[in-house]
Amino acid sequence: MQLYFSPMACSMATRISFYEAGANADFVAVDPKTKRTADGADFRAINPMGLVPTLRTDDGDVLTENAAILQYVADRFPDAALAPKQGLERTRLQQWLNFIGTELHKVVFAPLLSSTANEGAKQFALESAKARLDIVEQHLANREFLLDRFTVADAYLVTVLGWSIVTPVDLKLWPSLARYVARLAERPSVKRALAEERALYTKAR
Ligand SMILES: N[C@@H](CCC(=O)N[C@@H](CS)C(=O)NCC(=O)O)C(=O)O
Repeated sequence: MQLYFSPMACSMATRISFYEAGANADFVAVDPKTKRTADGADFRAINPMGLVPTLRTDDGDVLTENAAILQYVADRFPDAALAPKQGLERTRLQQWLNFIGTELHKVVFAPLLSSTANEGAKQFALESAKARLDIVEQHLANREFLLDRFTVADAYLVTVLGWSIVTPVDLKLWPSLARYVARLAERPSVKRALAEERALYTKAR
């Protein structure tokens, strides 16, 4: 399998999931500005949106979208138990994946991290943060993970919340979230992914 990624981007959730599963994958870095891989190939020929994560499966199929890719990885390596197999719990996982992807990633963090979003867009994003982070704060107040064990949704959430340090979102206002991020940062899969991607991010700048 090949994971197209950019350092410290949302694609890190898939890297974390691979490490959780003890699975092998080729990690192909994409320059978010030029949309080229290290060997100069045009990433848009693989994903016309030019967005990471993009996954090429062992059968050669190309998958896009965090929520889909993360569930694919979870299903591909069932022994790692990174997603409930079926029923309400699977739906609950999808609920969180969609919440993280649409309400946190795209509404709150994408505009705050964007170099082209104007002040109005950034202000709207910041104002939107409270209601959304309050929901996760309340949910995690007495829980270690989003579901009853670590899942791909946690891999996505810890990745997205980690971006807060380079935005005006101050996680100290959401103590359960701050503790969650600190706790998961010590988890071997997350620790390894963070160390590797931080080094790549710094090198690329
Ligand atoms: N809806 C997509 C969004 C993916 C996305 O926004 N990826 C970002 C990195 S976190 C990206 O590739 N940005 C590059 C760009 O916007 O050109 C998904 O869930 O996979």
